[in-house]
Amino acid sequence: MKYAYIALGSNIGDKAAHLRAAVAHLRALPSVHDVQASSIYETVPVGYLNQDLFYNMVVAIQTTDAADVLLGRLQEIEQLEGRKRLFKNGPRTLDLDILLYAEEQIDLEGLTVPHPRMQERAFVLAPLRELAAEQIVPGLGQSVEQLYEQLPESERNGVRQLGGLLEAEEQ
Ligand code: GSY
Repeated sequence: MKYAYIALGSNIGDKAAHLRAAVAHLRALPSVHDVQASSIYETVPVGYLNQDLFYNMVVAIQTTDAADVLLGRLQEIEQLEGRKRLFKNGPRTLDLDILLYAEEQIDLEGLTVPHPRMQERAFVLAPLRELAAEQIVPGLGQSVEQLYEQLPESERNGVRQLGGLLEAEEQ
């Protein structure tokens, strides 16, 4: 069994519903156990700015899947939620990315772990530190908390904690 951390994001339609559905799909997978969810954050878009705010969160799982198999399952969940990605870095219905897969560094076509640029993004590190503040990121040699503290204030100010999966609906 391996642990993994997965980033979830949505900025089209009912964003909280897409995130909730993704967590439910993950919980239903026989190869996935002990799913723990961070709060949801409302976040300013990074990259292409002229789009709606995102909802982002992170889940921790235990899995018997190899990383590439897990990636395939995440892509199936994206499709089940009617994934639309209008253009590169643009709006999307649901995005699921593997951030960390145990202590492994993986470089396959279509799958790089730890997720490249995760150390630059408050929309990843803020929810991840709720679940794994002390976790050392392979290749960087620093903990999630240390990486979060090194983010520029402008980046940290771009994320707002909303609450858990149920509460996020009401805000
Ligand atoms: O990398 C995932 C998609 N994405 C996001 C995102 O999930 N959240 C925010 N705030 N900005 C983003 N830009 C891209 S691309």
